[in-house]
Amino acid sequence: MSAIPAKNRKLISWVDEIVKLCRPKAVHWCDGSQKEYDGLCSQMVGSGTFIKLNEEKRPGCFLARSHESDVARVEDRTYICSRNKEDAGPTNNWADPVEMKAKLKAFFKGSMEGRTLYVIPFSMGPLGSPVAKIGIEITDSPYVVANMRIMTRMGREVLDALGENGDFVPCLHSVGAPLKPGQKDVPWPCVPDPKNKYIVHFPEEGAIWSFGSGYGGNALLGKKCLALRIASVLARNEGWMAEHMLILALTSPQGKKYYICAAFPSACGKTNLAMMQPAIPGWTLRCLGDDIAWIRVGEDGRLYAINPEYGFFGVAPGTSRKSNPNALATVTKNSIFTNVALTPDGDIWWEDMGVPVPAKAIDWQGNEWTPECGRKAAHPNSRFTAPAGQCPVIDPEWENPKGVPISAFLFGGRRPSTIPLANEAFNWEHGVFMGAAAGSETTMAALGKAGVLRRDPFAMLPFCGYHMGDYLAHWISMADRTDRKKLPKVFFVNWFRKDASGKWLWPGYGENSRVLKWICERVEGTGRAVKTAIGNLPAPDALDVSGLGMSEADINELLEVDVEGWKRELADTEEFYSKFGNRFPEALKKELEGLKGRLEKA
Ligand code: O2Y
Ligand code: MN
Repeated sequence: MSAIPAKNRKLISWVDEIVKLCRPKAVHWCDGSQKEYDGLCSQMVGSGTFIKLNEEKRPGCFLARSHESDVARVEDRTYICSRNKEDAGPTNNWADPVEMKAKLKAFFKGSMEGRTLYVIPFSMGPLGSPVAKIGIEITDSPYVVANMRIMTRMGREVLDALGENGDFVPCLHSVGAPLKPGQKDVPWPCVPDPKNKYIVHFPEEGAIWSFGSGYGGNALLGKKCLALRIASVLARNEGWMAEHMLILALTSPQGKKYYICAAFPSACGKTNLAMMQPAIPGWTLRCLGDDIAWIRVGEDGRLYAINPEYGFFGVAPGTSRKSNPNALATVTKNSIFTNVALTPDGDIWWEDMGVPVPAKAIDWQGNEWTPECGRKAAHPNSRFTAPAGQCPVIDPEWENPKGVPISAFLFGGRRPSTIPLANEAFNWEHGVFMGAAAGSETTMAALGKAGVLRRDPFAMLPFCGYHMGDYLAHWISMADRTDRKKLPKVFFVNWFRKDASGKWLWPGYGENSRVLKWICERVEGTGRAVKTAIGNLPAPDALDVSGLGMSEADINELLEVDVEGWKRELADTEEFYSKFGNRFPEALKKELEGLKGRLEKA
């Protein structure tokens, strides 16, 4: 057992309590050093959890293959255990906190036998920033430790910053697979029965308990659990915002920089947009984050955003030279790949990588694979974990402890019909209404059925740690916290519109910069728009489509107001909102009625 490097009383007693409960064979306090990381990686190569990739082709990189039952976040096993059921709201699974704690204690009892318990001190946000929050994850998974070192600022400095009395979010995790004396370990220990996996949040206590899964958002507890579900509660209580948003910076040919935060439901190409190569000449894009933004009112009254994370945990399939060349450049070294295919030369591959398909490979389950075999080589939710600092277009301000001033909020989703390419809100309340009405076709990451419209307000449905009606009210209330003229403009975008034959109407990828350009022009007051029933749409010719060769009919379809489609949209949104009962904010009821009236007249 290594010496205890912490002085924090609450931390020492919590670790002591968990050691007694979980009964690990050893305790290791992580210092976050390269030596420690290298040692853990070698140990995992020895145990079969990691495969070292070809050092010439992918220096410092490893491949992990999960258990086939443990491949994604498990929303149906995710709980918000507030004292009152109503406070979790209708969109979260709820359980009584006392009963859930008792149940989990039984699961965690002896759950780490035969394993090492790791104590991971981590900071979400630049260490020492007034905006940062400290978490301590206890886990029995060295895979989690290695990933947390990439995804968060982790190690000894965090314990120093915590001092004797500092506060932290306790995050307890176990894969739930104790080892009997002499029992051989498996490469990916976990609880295979989905009914015995639990991802549990105690918002009033500010604690997270996760049992049975070693994968992604279920196990790397700084990300969705702390930085969104617990942080959203802290943000509401403290007057700031914890959002499922990328942060990017766009600089015009005149050298003016605009910071934009964008919320899209999972698997709508957030990482691609966050580090996109603009197709329009003269504009440059820089990335500050691809998944989460913490936002506060700054001293000058504007909203400032930081990315609390330190790395990217991106979906591998579909990441290609076309869709995201900067992500491919980011993962050339010091990265962990999970559930992708292994090529004969010790490199990795996944579907739609935009490189020649290998003649043979080993698939994500460790079986021989050929292009003819009819199976996917990489799991659709396979991932790369890579340091954000390695992104070739990382913004120099990305670690600014104060954050960056936001010019615009973007909302979007996969919407094949009705929703236009770009739409600007009339004002803050209308913008909140747009974000609240967001939805998307479901994806694998959420383990839903593909192609079904799922309403996902602010892309926060799986990540809001309290009642979604109160969350919407919190968004509305931001206008009372500052001069509303200083609030960002709000836009709704839809890259995924299709025509009647099912063909994409918009080319997407780097061409999305054309829409971002119009947005910056609107912020500047120069972009032209037409006021319609649903919002301000780009005026004819206001969108720079030069060189795209698009037909006028396609452009018109992308920017039309489909009144009948919008009436159906409104009815569906209204039905969804009815879930929130009396917690649905009056201001949004007014917006709903306003839109209804405008559509009647359109
Ligand atoms: O399936 C998982 O555990 C990962 S989910 C994820 C990972 C990175 C960023 N966003 C998401 C998400 O589901 O929104
Ligand atoms: Mn996400």
